[in-house]
Amino acid sequence: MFTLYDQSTSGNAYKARLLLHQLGHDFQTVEVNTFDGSTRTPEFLARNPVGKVPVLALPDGSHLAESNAILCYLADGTAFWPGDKMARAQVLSWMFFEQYSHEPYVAVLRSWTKYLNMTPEMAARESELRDRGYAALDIMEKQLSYSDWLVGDSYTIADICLYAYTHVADEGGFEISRYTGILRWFERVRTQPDYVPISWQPSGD
Ligand SMILES: N[C@@H](CCC(=O)N[C@@H](CS)C(=O)NCC(=O)O)C(=O)O
Repeated sequence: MFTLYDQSTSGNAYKARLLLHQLGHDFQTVEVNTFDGSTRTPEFLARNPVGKVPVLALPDGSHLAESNAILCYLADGTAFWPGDKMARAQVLSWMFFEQYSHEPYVAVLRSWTKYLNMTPEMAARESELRDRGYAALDIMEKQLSYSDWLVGDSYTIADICLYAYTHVADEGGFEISRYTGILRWFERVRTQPDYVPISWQPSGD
């Protein structure tokens, strides 16, 4: 059985939860409080020296950190990561885009707005982060206005990766309603087999 060191509100952790469920894996989650020092304990740092969730514990006792690495590991050999060399690289291209040009703005503003008290230092950076977040959403909209999926003609881990924080971008103050291509893509993702929402957790049965 897999164990996911998780945070229920985290989009990064949701990526792993969603794919584990869609692949039909038996797994349990361990909720980690990322605000009270729990990610800096020696026990946690032994699992992930970077001190962040998600971390996936494999049945052989090894651990894998970084949400997108977890997606690649789980999707390997499945339809969620296509076999064609160029398509696989295009999936990675969107996943690197997510970590460098999307998540640091879209996810961070959600965290500041929804979970933290915005300090004057944060408020001073808000406008820059919002511009960069909108730039990332514009790029996604361009792709999704003429294509059903980010890569090729099927749902892949690129879609899971970018769906995670885009579908809750409104919680960070982004006007997602202006992006009709993205809104239609949300609906396609939500109607995939075994889709579960960000609030879902395995029952532990
Ligand atoms: N690049 C990492 C980012 C993970 C990340 O930022 N995790 C946050 C929660 S969403 C966290 O654990 N923060 C706790 C901390 O920094 O101490 C990934 O994609 O997994």
